[in-house]
Amino acid sequence: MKRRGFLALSAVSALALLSGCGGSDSNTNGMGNGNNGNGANGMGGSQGSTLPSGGIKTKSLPIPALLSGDDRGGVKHYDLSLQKAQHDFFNATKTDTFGINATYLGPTLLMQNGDEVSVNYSNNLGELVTMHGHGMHLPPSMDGTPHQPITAGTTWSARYKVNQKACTNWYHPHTMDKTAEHVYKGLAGLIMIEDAKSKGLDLPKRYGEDDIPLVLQDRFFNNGQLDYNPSRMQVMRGYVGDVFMANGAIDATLDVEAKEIRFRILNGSNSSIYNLGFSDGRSFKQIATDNAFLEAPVSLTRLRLSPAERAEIVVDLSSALNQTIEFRDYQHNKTFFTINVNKTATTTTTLPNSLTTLEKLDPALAVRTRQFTLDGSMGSFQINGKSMDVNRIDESVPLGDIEIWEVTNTMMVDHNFHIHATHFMPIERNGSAANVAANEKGYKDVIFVPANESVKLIVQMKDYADNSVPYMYHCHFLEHEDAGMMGQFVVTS
Ligand SMILES: [Cu+2]
Repeated sequence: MKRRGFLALSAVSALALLSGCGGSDSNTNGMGNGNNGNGANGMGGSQGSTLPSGGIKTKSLPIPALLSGDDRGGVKHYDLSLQKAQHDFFNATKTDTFGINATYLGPTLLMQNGDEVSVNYSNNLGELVTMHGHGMHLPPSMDGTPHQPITAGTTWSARYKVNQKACTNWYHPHTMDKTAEHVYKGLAGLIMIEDAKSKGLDLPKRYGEDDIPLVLQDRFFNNGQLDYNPSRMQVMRGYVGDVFMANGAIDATLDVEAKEIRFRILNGSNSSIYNLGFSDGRSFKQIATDNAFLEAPVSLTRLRLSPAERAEIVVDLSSALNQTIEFRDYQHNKTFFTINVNKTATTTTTLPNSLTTLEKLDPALAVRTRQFTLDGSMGSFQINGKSMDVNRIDESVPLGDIEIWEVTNTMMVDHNFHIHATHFMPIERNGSAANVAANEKGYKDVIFVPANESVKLIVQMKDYADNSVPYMYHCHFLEHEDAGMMGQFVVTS
């Protein structure tokens, strides 16, 4: 999608759009989970998936390979090949994709806080890409933005010391104007950071057994091929596919023991807001936000995640032996996968009441407030009236200063806001601290900013001052980001 390739919506047409055109909510015929394609999403662009006649390939939920790093002289190396591939979403039709050491998505990188690491991205895609460590606290030269291009046939290494609390981060393309398309084709993977404190907690930790990584996405398919063709309306409102998938599998099943199960959830979609929960309505505990554990578990029955947000949850299935439960998105009435609780527990865990201690910055100590207005006008998406320009530095942020960043969405469509290189905490929504939900009172790097709403974040840039190489802030609805809703900041010494 070229930045100049679409027009702004008038208020009237945006209202019409929001009042019922588009979306896949009504696509509930056919298979029980609605993943049958042929759903109307309307308003031009992809008109609903057409799936190949051979049907969806039946799978157990794929668990991405776990890479702990290959120790070479005291540095843990993670060798990643970005490659063209063909993935088996379907029985009789191979889908052209991009994958990372795999045919779709990539391995999970397990890192220990304090480790020296080198994430080595070899670009075998035949086109330029950049690869960003989302949520990673690292120097701007290692951030993997458009300032660190990986040309076709070359390898670029993100070399740094892991320097943050235990959390679930991820890596994905950050290619100028092409992030959305690159992610859509399959480039993304999780990063799990552990620290001394997380290892001591009585949490499910058996990767793929009771500690389950989840990359949640939705896609359109055209005769079994990925269909990335958003209309202007879909760019505006969100490119929400009608086929939902977890870890690159449609309608997968997950066999688990009757015990506490931990899910590390990434909303890996381009621009979909998910409202997640279990089909029997059971409650669960959120234990972590984007960049750290919550101080204490928060009980929920629904979990809203906007694109790029992560959450870790623990659900107690110890009394659910022989039950079948769907893990669903209630925003679009779709099932991501089905859980079969069909094994007796071989271990037990008991969720602690206290998970971590978070540093809470005092707003009274903030030395300035920066305003970020998310807006759109003729032909582009903008922040503070400016579309992304890779040659322009928008903000200079002094190292160590405590600041308030106030993000205001003036549009009639939802956005979110991501800051590279650091975590922040939301302190107000729409002018009130009481509007910040309990499960948002943690370390975040993406914050949902619904239409016509605002949020205040408390931010402090620590470490890694560099007066020339910038970091990014942007909307993480990838179609909006690619259309210009992004800016650059340097951390100054
Ligand atoms: Cu946006």
